[in-house]
Amino acid sequence: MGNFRNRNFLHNLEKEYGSIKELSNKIVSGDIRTLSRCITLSESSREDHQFFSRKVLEKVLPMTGNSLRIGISGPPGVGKSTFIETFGTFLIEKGRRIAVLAVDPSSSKSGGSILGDKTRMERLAQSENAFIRPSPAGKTLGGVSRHTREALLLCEASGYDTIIVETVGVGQSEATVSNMIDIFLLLISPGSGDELQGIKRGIVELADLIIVNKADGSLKSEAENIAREYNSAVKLLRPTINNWNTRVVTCSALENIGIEEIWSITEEYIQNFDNEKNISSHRKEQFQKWLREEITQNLNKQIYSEKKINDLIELYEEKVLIGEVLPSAAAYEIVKKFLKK
Ligand SMILES: Nc1nc2c(ncn2[C@@H]2O[C@H](COP(=O)(O)OP(=O)(O)OP(=O)(O)O)[C@@H](O)[C@H]2O)c(=O)[nH]1
Ligand SMILES: [Mg+2]
Repeated sequence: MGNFRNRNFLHNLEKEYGSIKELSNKIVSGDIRTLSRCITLSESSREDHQFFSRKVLEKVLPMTGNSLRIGISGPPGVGKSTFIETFGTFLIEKGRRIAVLAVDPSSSKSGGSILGDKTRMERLAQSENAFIRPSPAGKTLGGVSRHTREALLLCEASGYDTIIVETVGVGQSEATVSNMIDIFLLLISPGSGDELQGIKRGIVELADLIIVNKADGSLKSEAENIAREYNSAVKLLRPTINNWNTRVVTCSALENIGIEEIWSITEEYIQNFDNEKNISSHRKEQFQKWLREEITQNLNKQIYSEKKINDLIELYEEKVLIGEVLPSAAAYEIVKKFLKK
């Protein structure tokens, strides 16, 4: 908190980073340093930084919402970075500007994988039409959600018309990410054994397009087999939100095969979106969910940051553990106390 309680905190931050107006103008003009800096501020654990970056974001909000938002997920080693390099380069050749936000589940690991990505996304990283940014997951799922959404909006305001949000398909972040994107691509690959079991069913259900990568060389026929397996499996799934039946394709990110088809399916999907359900109404729903999520997160944080309430929680915890009070009754009393304070 610190500075946040200080009435002059906004003034001090403006002196340090530039005025809100200045920063928002620079973001809109596509200044990458300012964009990076504002994303860093929004990821800060300092509330005054968060508040400040939100002020900037609010100023540029009218400039957001015009991109194609693509979620890409898949287990470690499936070829996400390679795919994003190939797919991203393909899109840049089509005249698009790409921002890649990589949600990293463990910040300790991120140092390594970012270095790896620098070489795997070399062409993309060098292009002036691409912006690559790891998004630290933070301690909570709420952290993933807010950081990534705010970064996404800042990138849109900066003129990126295609935003790729990458997650490692092992955790819960996929469900969160699926709430901020338009289309969700799931990458899988042969060579890792029990394919269908390897990925959580919940993640498969989120996918609009399943891509079996590494369909090249000696892995080609196995990739095709897996694609067939998935093809029959997805027939059992309910259509996704805009009445779309999940598709399955093979590709080779390494040899640049099948990328064109993936793009045309993406376009078809977006078109279908506008026919079935307007994409902007979809995004309004996403904002509604975001608001509710933030309220919950906020309350949660406030309850647990209150010393008195924490003591009370501990007290009730003991009572619950010896069977004197029911958890539900304890929770009721604790919340009541919190609201009364
Ligand atoms: N044969 C073949 N190998 C591929 C293909 N795409 C990626 N690879 C290889 O698979 C390995 C992992 O690729 P990455 O792109 O780093 O995979 P990733 O999903 O980003 O991995 P993490 O970042 O660790 O989760 C590398 O050795 C790539 O060269 C492909 O299309 N064909
Ligand atoms: Mg990677």
